[in-house]
Amino acid sequence: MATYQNIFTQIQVKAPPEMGIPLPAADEPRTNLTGYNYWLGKIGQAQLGPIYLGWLGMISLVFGFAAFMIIGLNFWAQAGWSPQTFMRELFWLSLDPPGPEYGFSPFVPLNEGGWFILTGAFLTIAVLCWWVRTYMRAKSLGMGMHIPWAFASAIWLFLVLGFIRPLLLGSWAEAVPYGIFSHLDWTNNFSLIYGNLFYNPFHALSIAFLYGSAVLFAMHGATIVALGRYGGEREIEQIVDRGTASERGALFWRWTMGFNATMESIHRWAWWFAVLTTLTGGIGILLTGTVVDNWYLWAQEHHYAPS
Ligand code: 07D
Repeated sequence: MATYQNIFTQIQVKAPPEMGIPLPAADEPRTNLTGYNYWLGKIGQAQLGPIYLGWLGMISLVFGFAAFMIIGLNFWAQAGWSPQTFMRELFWLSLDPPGPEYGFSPFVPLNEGGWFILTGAFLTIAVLCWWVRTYMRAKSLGMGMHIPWAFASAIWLFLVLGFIRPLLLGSWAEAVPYGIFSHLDWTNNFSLIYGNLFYNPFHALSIAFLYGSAVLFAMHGATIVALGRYGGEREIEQIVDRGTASERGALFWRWTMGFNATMESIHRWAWWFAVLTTLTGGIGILLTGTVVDNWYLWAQEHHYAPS
């Protein structure tokens, strides 16, 4: 039966493309372009398309591409327009925010941080349009809002790092630069300047949720694949009608650690852990330099680090 598929028993059916449910009349039409790719079928669905692009998708891609090009062209200019230097120095090239002398002014000469502000504005438009797109597509398909709200949590951290915190401190210079090594250096310096970020409890929480997400996903993914021979990956059926697969999965965890999530609750666990990674992360960054200047001293004051 073609419906029984898991990672070990992939069946790639070549049939007329599945075009999805009809859209509400108010929606823009979908493109009808579809295709098949055998190798994509190995890791997911072999059918490509149809894609719903719509105005939000278009605007998002155009602004995202513009941001990407501004960063790339700035890098290239820094490399003296030499392709060889560009490739050799790529990891060191960086589009930096304006210096502290410009405060949070939107009017900064292009080569002194203006390009950085423009990139940030374009990237933010792209990310926010993509967010609205996830919201609209989920609504249109009659889904819950779990994907848009989880994405919003990531956007919260993105905006805190690049916009909200610099705004509160009145300086673009606080923002993260666009560059491979430069953003790593920024992260390290941020931790050093504010007295070791490990002592920021929200950074600690964020790490706990990040690691927790990885562990939960590994546990859940492994359980489902291990139950593949009993149809464990047909999760929705298992949630409403527990069969031999979900029984075994639940028993395995109860036997090994005394407790089991249910076929339904494991997805809520995973959702909350992933969402809380960036939610607590954003709180931690927002407090740094605004409310707390030195996390080590703060931890000592609160008897969290030894005096
Ligand atoms: C960044 C935001 C969402 C992104 C979005 C995407 C595009 C792409 C591209 C145009 C990921 C928008 C972008 C569409 C456009 C183009 C080209 C999500 C993000 C919407 N830390 N640390 C965290 C650990 C240390 C530091 C989080 C571990 C040191 C700083 C996480 C360790 C120092 C910040 C985490 C460790 C330090 C963090 C990130 C160990 C110095 C943050 C969570 C074991 C190195 C961030 C509160 C995440 C944060 C953060 C883990 C150590 C500094 C949990 C495991 C002590 C400054 N650290 N860290 O999901 O939230 O990010 O902190 O040592 O800002 Mg840390």
